[in-house]
Amino acid sequence: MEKNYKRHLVTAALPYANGAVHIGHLAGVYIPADIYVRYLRMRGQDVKFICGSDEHGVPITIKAKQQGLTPQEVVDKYHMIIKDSFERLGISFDIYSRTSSKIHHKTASEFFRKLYLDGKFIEKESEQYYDEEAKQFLADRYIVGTCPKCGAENAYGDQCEKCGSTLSPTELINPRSALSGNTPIMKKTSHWYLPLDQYEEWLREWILEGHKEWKSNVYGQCKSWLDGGLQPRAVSRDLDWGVPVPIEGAEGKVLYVWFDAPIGYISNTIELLPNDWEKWWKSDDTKMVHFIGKDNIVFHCIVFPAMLKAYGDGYILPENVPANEFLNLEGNKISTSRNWAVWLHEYLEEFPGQEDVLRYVLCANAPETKDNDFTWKDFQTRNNSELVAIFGNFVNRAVVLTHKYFAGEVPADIKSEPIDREVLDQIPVIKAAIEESLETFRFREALKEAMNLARLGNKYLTETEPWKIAKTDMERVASIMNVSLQICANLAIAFEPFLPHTTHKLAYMLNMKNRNWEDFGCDIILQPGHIINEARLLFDKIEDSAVEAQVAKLEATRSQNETALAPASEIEATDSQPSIVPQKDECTYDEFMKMDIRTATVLEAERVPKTDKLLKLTIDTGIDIRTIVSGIAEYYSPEVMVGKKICILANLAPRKIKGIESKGMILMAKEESGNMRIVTPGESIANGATIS
Ligand code: B3M
Ligand code: ZN
Repeated sequence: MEKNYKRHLVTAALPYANGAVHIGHLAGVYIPADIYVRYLRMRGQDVKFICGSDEHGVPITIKAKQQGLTPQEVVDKYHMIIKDSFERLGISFDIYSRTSSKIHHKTASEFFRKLYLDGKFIEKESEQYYDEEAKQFLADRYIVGTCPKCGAENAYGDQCEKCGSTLSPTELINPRSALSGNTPIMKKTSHWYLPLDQYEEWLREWILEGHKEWKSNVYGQCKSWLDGGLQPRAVSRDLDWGVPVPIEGAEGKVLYVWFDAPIGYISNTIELLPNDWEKWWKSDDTKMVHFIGKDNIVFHCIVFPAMLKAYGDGYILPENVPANEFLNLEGNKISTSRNWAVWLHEYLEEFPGQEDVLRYVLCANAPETKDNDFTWKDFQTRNNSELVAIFGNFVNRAVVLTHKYFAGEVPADIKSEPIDREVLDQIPVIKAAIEESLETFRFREALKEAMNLARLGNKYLTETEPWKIAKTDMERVASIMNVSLQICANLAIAFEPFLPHTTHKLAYMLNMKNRNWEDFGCDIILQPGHIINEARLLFDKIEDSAVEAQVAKLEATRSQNETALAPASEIEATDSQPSIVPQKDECTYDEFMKMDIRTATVLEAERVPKTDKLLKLTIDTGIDIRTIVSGIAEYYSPEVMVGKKICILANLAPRKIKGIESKGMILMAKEESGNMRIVTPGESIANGATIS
C-alpha cells in the first residue's frame, strides 16, 4: 500500500570526479532519475533532486598521479566538466555540489564522531601491504601482481580485469607496489570498522520482509549478501586524500570513500536547505529514493542504511533503490581507462541541439532488467524512424495544416465523427499507463506509452486525410485539426519528463503557457480561437555520415588499445610518477620568433596508401590551402580529423613524404607512454591566427 508522502527526496549516485560522464552512467542512473523527478514535479509534488561529485577515494589519487596533477586539481577539472554537461543535457538537479566542500567535510566528520563517541565502531588492528620506499600503506588498487585465478599479469589487489574475479591483495602472486615497483612488506595498522554483522537481522527484516516490491535485481543482490553473512567493514583508510578521521591519534587516516560519499547526499541537502534540511531527512512523510547503478547496490541497501540506523536521531531509510544494470557500447563493456565510451560532453559538442535524442535512445534502451547494448546504428534508427518519422512528423503536419487552413487558429470541433471519440478516449488510458510505469520505475515502458500517443496522432491524420477532405468539407477539417492539436498539446505534457528540450519547443509552437499534468487526457486543452505559432521541426534527421564518424572514432580507439604497449590498466605498474621528458636546451627569443606557428582547420583527410601511420591532410591555414602529411593515423582516423581546429608550424621547410609534398607540421602533444594528441586552439579562433 502506497503511503501518502508529503515530499520526495530523490538522490542520484555521486559520480567520481576522476573522469567525465558517459552514456553508461546516463542510462543507468541520471536519465531515469531525471524523468522520475520531472514527473513528480509535473504532478505538483514537493521534490528535491540531490547530487554532486564524489571527490575522494583512490581512483582520484591514481588519476592525479597519472596526469601529474594534485587530487584537488583533478576533481576541480572533472567536477566542472560533469556539472556543465549534466546541465546541458537537462538533468534538473536542485543541487549539484561536491564532497570536497567544507560543508561536506564538516557533516561527514560529525557523522563519524557521533558514531565513534556512541561506541558504534570497533577498532581493529590488521596487517596491510606497505611500500617502504613510498612510505605508504597501499590501497588495493595500488597493488598489482599475477592473478591467482587466470594467471594474468597486472591484476589489481581488488580485482583482475582480465577474468573479472574479485580478489584480495594477499591472494596476488608476486605482489608489487604500483608506486615504486617494489615488493611491499606487511605492516600493522589499525582502523575503525562498522560491525555490519550486528545489523544483519534488522536488515533482513527491513529488506527481505519489508521490501519485496524492490526490483528483482536489487532484492536478489541484497538477499545474497545477507545470506552470505555480513562482516564488519572498515570505514577508514591509510591515505592522504579524503576527510581526515576526526579523532586524536588518527593522523594519516581518512574516512573510507564509501563512508563519506553517501553522507554527501545529506551535506548537499544541508547546503541547499540550511534551515530546512532536517524535515527532508528525518520525517516519516518524506519518501527517499536512491537512483544508482548495480555496482552500488550493497552500499546503498546495506552499508548506508546501517550507518543511518546506527546514527539514529530519526534519519529515514530509502523507500526504494531502483538500480539499473550496465549498458555496453557496440558489444563491449564501457571502460573509462580504455576510452571505450561515448562521453556526454563530447556528444553535446558533436550533436548540438540533439540532447533529447540521447535522452530518448538511452531511456528506450535502458538496462533496466539486464545489461543492454548501445549502438550508433540503433541511435540513428530510433531518431530517424521514431522521433522524426512519428513524433516530429505528426506535430509538423498538424501545425502546418492549421496554418494553411485556419491561419494558425485552433478551429472549433464542429463536425465530429466516431473516430475522433475513439482517439480521444485512448489518451487517458495512455496517461494511466505512463503513470503506473513511472511510479514503478519502468521508464522504458513509460516512454513506449508516451510514443504510442504520438503514434496515435500520426495514424489519426493518415487515416482522416484532412488534405483531401479540404477540397469538399472544411467543417470536417476543422474537427480533425482540433483533435490533432489536442493530441499535440497532450504530447507537450506527456513528454516533459522524458524530452524536456523538445516539449519546450513544442509548447512554444502551440503557444501553451501552462502545462499541467491534470490537463493530460482532457478533450480540450487548446481552446478554439487560440492562436498557435509557426511550425518548427522538432527533430532533425541523423545522416549516415554522422554515425559513421562516431563508429570510426571508436574504431580508432580500438586500434589504439590494441597497439598500445602498456596493458589496458589505470596505472603503470612500475611507474608512479608520470615520467616527463626533461626540458630541452635553451633557445633564444629570436630563434623562437623565427617559427611561424598558427591556427588552421583540417578540410580533408585520407590515409596515405600502404602506410599505417600517415594521414594526408588538406589544411586551411588562413593564408592558403595546403597539404601536410602527418604521422597521426595511429591516433586519429581520417573521419575524425575533418573539421578539427589545429595548430601548425607553417614555415617548416617543405619535405616529400611518400612522394607527397608536405608543407608544414601539425603540433602534437606526446606523452612519455607514446600516446599523442593534437593540440587544438579555442573553438572560435580564426584560421591563420599566429601563436607566439
Ligand atoms: N562514486 C561510485 C560510482 O560512481 C560512487 C557512487 C557514490 S554514491 C554515494 O559508481
Ligand atoms: Zn584473472
